[in-house]
Amino acid sequence: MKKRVLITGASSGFGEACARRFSEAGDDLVLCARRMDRLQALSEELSGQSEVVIQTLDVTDPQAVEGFLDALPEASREIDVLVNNAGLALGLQPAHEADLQDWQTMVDTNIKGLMHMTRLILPGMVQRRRGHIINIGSVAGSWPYPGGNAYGATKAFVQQFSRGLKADLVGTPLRVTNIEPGLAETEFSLVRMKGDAQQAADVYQGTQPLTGPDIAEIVYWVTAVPPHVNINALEVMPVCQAWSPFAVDRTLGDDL
Ligand code: NDP
Ligand code: 8X3
Repeated sequence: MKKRVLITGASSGFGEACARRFSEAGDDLVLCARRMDRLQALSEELSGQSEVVIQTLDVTDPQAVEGFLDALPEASREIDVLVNNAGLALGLQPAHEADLQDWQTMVDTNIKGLMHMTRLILPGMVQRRRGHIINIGSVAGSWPYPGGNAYGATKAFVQQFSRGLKADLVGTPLRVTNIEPGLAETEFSLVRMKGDAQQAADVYQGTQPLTGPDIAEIVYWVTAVPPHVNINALEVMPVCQAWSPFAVDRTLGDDL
């Protein structure tokens, strides 16, 4: 059955790939992000096979989010699937050197933005007794690594918030899923490295990372399983990635 899918952060990476995947299936799309030129180009590409509505949105702006649905054409306001994908990491400095503003931006986007969108869309889903919230978490929400401090903590929020939503929605036909990707080549590292293309490329050097289409296929699949099946969480890494061993320092000696 055809769905209306709202994707945040549809201007690049996972969001853009999800737009293509749902469009391929013939679903209707509502796409948002801050970069309208990107959304415009995507809409022109996909409009032949899907109904596509685009709207600029900064998910960190509560007032903009509040007015988002009302600004859509009336026929596009009933959302069946919300892909809470907009998000970012900024910096890889250790906590004592990190930029506090970067931490605030990650909290505002990855936590508050996701809450704003959920609170906007969820009541209509509950009322219509139809809907699926798909949050894009991260392996960083479960597994710490140096420099992942605030970013990982925002994704730990996404993990637990997703579980909380699922708990609240028992007794409704709604579904909630947290997708937790590992190393994936998108614009993520370019953003994290503040536009340094060489540093961003180094992240993927010698690896075969996940891609936008890899994650989009999984996002699509969790919506396609029978309606009584809820994929609660799905952690996915490329074959080349695994967890680190515990760090053990052997140099501190008399400092302790
Ligand atoms: P990209 O940088 O390619 O895409 C991020 C998207 O988020 C862009 O479309 C951007 O659009 C949007 N975005 C960022 N801030 C805002 C905002 N304030 N309001 C609205 N949209 C915003 O990275 P990915 O596709 O990789 O990232 C998508 C999600 O996946 C993020 O939540 C990220 O944390 C997560 N993730 C990424 C992994 C990776 O290794 N790539 C692994 C695990 C999780 P615009 O700038 O136009 O607003
Ligand atoms: C992005 C994956 O490992 O860079 O969420 O944190 S990682």
